[in-house]
Amino acid sequence: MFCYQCEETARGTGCTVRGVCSKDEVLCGVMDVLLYLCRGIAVRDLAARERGEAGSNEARRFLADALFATLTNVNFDPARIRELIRKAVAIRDALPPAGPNEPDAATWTPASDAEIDAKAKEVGVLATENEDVRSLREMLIYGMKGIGAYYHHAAVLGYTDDAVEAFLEKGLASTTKDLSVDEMVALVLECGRVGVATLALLDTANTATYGDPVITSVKTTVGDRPGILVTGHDLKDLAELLEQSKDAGIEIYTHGEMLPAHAYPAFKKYPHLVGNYGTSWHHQKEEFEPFNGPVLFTTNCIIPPKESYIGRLYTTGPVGWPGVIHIPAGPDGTKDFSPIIRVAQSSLPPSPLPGSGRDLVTGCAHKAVLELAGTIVEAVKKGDITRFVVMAGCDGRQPEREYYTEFAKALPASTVILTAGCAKYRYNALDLGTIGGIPRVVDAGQCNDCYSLVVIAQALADAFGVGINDLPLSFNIAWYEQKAVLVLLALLSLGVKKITLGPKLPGFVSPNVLKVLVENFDLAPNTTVDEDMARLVPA
Ligand code: SF4
Ligand code: SF3
Repeated sequence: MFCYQCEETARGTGCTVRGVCSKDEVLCGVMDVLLYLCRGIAVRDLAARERGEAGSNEARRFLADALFATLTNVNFDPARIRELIRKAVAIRDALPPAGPNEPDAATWTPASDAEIDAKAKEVGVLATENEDVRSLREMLIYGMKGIGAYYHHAAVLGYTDDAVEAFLEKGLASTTKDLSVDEMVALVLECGRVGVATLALLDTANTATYGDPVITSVKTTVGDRPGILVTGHDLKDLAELLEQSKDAGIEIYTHGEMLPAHAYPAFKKYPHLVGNYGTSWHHQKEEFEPFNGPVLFTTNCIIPPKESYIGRLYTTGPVGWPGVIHIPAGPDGTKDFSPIIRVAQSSLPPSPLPGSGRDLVTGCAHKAVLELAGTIVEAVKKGDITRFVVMAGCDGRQPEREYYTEFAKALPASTVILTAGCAKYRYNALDLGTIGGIPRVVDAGQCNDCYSLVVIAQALADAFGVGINDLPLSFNIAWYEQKAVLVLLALLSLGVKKITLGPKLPGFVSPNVLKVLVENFDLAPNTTVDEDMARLVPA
């Protein structure tokens, strides 16, 4: 196997025996084959549309969901990926051939699981021999995985965009062709632009459906009733669970990336949504055991469950773990969460987690923050706020992530951290105080709510009559999986320069591609707290 799509890739270069995430050779192989077939689907559907035929919307939607299924820590169940492979073949074969010289991805048909496993050895990441071509192709594919994920969440709420779907098709089809470096770089930047559109689409979907988030203090204490813990990013799943459980005598807690849900007006009307339990994804083992009740995974990140709680885990949507009960969507798209609710009713209440108890502030999305724009601009003019530091992105399990806690603590008291994503758990429980009523940790929400940070930055730039790069604004971004790759590409496509990225640069960025990123965007790896502080927060 070979996989280097996430920040924790072995030795910083690639997982070759077993993933640090626990993905094994079989799973890696079926994911590679699924992506291979997606290229075939893209080639055929694109050709049909170029001939002026209607094309298949089902095929395009499938591409987004299949990309999402292969994102880090989403689906560890090879049986589910094999099902997607069978579906991919059926979707592709329902499309007319692209012409006389179709690539193998558009024609190869597996007759058995053994043939799929054999094919996996030919079609993985290393099938692209040239290191720079591989680097640019994979960067595009990882950015598209991020698009696929965010698009999925928007689409389940009824928000779709033909241009996003068309780009996924074009991008996948492009990886079957020999393109020039310039053409590949252009596609990567286009991926960032489409990423901005996708993030905006999801923002519209979430806020139109559940209201604009309001700044909210979330409890981290526990009550004496049993509960369900909901983790991941999918707000629709939470909405349905809240409605179905409202008279069940249980309480609902959020975990990880679900914390910002507390800020949406539609969820505030459920008094049994009581608080947040735990922190970011990699603490599942310590946090799920004492929760005592069932845990619902609506998306990533799932990590290998312990025997002590695997029996009360449930997955839904694109998430999967072998042996864990999966709640599917019914024909009308709704889900029946009654099995989880019943299990919760006979569970013990959660035990308090050591070190918890401090309220967490979230919901600082663009509307809520822009209502404070006058106060913020005034605070900047008076020198009470000297700099904003974007510290959004992902958390991760490696000890060097402590850097982000130390960096947050070392920031001058006149700085404001703008954050989104699970990276915030490195510093959102610190007592960093407020500046004139503005929290020093402005948590816009989930990783997709980096979009809010862009809107806020643009509004500040407009207020001061300067460009984003001229604001007292620095970027110290933490990445782990491919949604963060998309967010990075989105920022680059907006012309944001001087981004510091850590805790390691991506293993999939070849030295030559890194040179392009450094020369054009001034991208730099993070170093030490002191060195980065001097560069990002000049005195
Ligand atoms: Fe390794 Fe990350 Fe790929 Fe898992 S997702 S196999 S940890 S590079
Ligand atoms: Fe976190 Fe997995 Fe990326 Fe949505 S939950 S930010 S890592």
